[in-house]
Amino acid sequence: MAQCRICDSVYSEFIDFGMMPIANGFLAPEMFNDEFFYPLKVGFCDKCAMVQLIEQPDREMMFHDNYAYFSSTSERMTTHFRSFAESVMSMYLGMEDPFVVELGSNDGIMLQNFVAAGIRHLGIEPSANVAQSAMDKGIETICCFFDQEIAEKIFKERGPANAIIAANLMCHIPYLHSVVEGVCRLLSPGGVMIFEDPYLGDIIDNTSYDQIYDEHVFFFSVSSIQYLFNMHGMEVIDVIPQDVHGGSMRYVISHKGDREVSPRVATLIQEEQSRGLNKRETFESFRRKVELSREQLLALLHKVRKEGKRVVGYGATSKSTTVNVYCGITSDLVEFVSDTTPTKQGRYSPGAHIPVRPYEDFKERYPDYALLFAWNHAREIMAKETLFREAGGKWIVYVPEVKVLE
Ligand code: DWN
Ligand code: SAH
Repeated sequence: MAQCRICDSVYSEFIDFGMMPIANGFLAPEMFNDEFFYPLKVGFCDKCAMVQLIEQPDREMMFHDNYAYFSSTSERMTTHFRSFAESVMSMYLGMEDPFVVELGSNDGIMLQNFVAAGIRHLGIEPSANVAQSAMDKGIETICCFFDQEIAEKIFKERGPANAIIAANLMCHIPYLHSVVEGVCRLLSPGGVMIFEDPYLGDIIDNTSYDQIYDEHVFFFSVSSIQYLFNMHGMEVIDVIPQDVHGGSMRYVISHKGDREVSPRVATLIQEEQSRGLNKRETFESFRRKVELSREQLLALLHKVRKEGKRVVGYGATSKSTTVNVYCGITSDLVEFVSDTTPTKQGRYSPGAHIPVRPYEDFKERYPDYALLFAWNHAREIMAKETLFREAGGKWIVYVPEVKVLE
């Protein structure tokens, strides 16, 4: 049993993945012996509908000066954030000298668009190396964790923000009440907070259990987000599904009564109830599907390895840490993982200790099978890997189901 981080009710777990390492903690061999592990378990709160990790490692263990994820590694995401920024500018920043704040701005993939448009901006990013990469692009960034105290400081020094934006950030923060209080203080009257995160409905529908790892402490639905913001005098005024990271939801929030509420909000909350996102049975059934997915993936990998085929992983994602460790996949099954991020190359994957190698190693000698760990970027990757297919290579995917793409 645990206490809900949002409404304080007591809730219990529905899935236990066992002991897990830091998902983005890529290792040098001399670090193997001291690797940190914690129990990865997820629960559902009946009262406020929030799905959440029972336990999360300390934030400094995940976000520091050597954070492995650089957002700009995907062209598709670069395009996505350009259009996100353009819609914020055209819909909400028409006033004189607008001010936009981004939480979790990483290497500046989103804010670079506001810089190009000459808009007053500020990024808040605690991981110093990615924050530095943004600053190198001329993006104003403060290297710290956003919370109520930082919000107060920004407000005093720079005045209110007309828009506060975030992507794949809110679901990372256990102390959301402090964050929402901070947003409430920093946001100007009539201002909006716009953020997106992986959507619980898509995770359940696609059995994408690899979205569950240390950094993702929450799995949001419109219902749980509405509950959270209502506690702070704010409300959800619009919700817009996004076709990124395997299915995300964009939430538009304002101070209560400031703006018209789209009928889409009530429609989606209704839909969530009819698909059972407020019921424990839904999560019990998800657990059974996860167990089946593990059996099927292991059976497939063992089969092709027995046939003497080479399997290489594509994309050393944070998500793949859950898959590798939960399924017990090691370098006997997956020879190495190819990744374009220089800081991950030459290191070993967390827990499973599979070597991570540069993309060139994949291209130089195509394997028989590529296990698509970066399945959320499938469209972008498949489009550029036509030669792999032409050379007889096949993709193994496991979301939404385990299969070989013939
Ligand atoms: O929420 C989060 C999301 C936004 O990003 C963070 N907690 C951490 C991170 O999650 P992830 O590591 O699962 O993200 P991606 O975007 O699925 O990671 C893709 C990985 O694959 C990167 O390491 C880059 C690599 N990659 C590649 O080698 N070739 C990516 C593409 C598109 C490629 O063509
Ligand atoms: N927005 C980017 C990055 C997502 S990864 C994208 O969508 O690609 C999550 C980011 O949030 C990391 O860069 C991490 O350092 C940052 N982060 C974690 N906790 C934070 C907090 N309390 N305040 C601001 N940023 C935070």
